[in-house]
Amino acid sequence: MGENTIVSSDDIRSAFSMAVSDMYKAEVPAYGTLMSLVASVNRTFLETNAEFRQRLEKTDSLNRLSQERHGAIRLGTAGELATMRRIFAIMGMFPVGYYDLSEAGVPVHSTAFRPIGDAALKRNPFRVFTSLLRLDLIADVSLRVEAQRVLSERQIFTKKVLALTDKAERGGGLNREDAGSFVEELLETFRWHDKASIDIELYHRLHDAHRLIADVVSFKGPHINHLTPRTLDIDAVQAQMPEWGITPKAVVEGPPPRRCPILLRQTSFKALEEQVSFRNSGGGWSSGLHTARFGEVEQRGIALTPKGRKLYDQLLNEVREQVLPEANGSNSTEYEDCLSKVFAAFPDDWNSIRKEGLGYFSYSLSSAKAGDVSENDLEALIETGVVRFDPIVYEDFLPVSAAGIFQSNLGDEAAQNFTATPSQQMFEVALGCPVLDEFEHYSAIEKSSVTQCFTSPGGSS
Ligand code: OOG
Ligand code: NI
Repeated sequence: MGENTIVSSDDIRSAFSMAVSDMYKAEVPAYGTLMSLVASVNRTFLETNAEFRQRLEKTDSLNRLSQERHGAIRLGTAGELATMRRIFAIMGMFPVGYYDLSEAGVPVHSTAFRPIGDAALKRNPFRVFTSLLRLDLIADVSLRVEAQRVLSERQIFTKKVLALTDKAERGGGLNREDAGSFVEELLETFRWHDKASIDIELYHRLHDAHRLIADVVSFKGPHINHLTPRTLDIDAVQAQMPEWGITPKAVVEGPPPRRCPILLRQTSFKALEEQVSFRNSGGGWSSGLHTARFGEVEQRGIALTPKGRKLYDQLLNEVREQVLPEANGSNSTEYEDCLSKVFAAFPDDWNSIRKEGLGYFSYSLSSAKAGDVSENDLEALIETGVVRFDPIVYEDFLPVSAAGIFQSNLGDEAAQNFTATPSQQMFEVALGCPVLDEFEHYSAIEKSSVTQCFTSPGGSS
């Protein structure tokens, strides 16, 4: 490869995902422990579930498993979000979905930057849940103005990463050397800074308004606040965490354990209390504590259709009306029992989920087509085993779960009421483009898989 050959965005994303994981492992050793625990649980799961292993192999998804993770950052200004969008685009990551967290008492709204094509996802599905602080939700006007001033004075990107971003946009990508520096320089934005850019009085005022506001405004950059490997058995991870010396949050967020996993289940270990220093007005530093960074695990299941998602939301609401999990774990068993009981109403075999139009599937030919068949014969071909169907993995996030993760790591006293004010339009103006609609996207993947089954290799159908 010549020195000016453009490196693929997939390669840059993979390199960055690896680099950020190594950095975080060094910064937060418990994350390294969690990675080892997940690797051990996944190994055991694959050894004892031959059928599942085969499915992953058949759909070419086994390789992505060990590399898979997501992270999260919280940004302070519209300008930061717009620049972050350009940077993620260079790594083949695009904004999918809009999450309003104000509803859950967290003053941010968010999107997930992630790869969207099948090949890109298989190569490396690294995603970053990216939130934008909503200063409009701070009631105290003078505090709001002060927070705005602090944020407007910071530059979270290095000059070099900004120059390389311009260069990539102009030249349609980066060569190997530039791609290497791009990854190095971008790490600076995601790195932890133990020196706050404000004094302790302002920190306390921000913290009293909401702990998350202090986390976003006080530092030089939007330090990555967690990284999340993917496991095949989240209940095993949750159960084994204490043996590995880490403390899990009280309950697993999302649906209950099922034969056919749907959407996303997540759990995390509690954020660490870390030593930081604050600027003294007279010069010098004084020390204090800040709690922000944690580790998480996730288990991904099938992407649901709007109909399936509606059923999921309805059942989850029903559960939460009966019992809300306490942060101290005192009613975890009651919550889990209720979750399993209520979710019995959600079909738990792939063919029912498919036939009832609750989930998205990818269709493929498992043997040669018998003669001249058309899409109208799909059901018959499934029955005779000519066409196979595999669940499409949910690649996105869940607002109620995200709120649960936020809360358990903000200190459980941080729950607060903000008026629910979703503002996708405001978010998209800040971002500089619309976010992709996740349902349309999964539906298009499903449709194209069907079309492929009925298209002869020559191209005509
Ligand atoms: C993001 C929390 C949301 C998830 O996995 O749902 C999230 C944050 O704490 O900044 O990462
Ligand atoms: Ni997360």
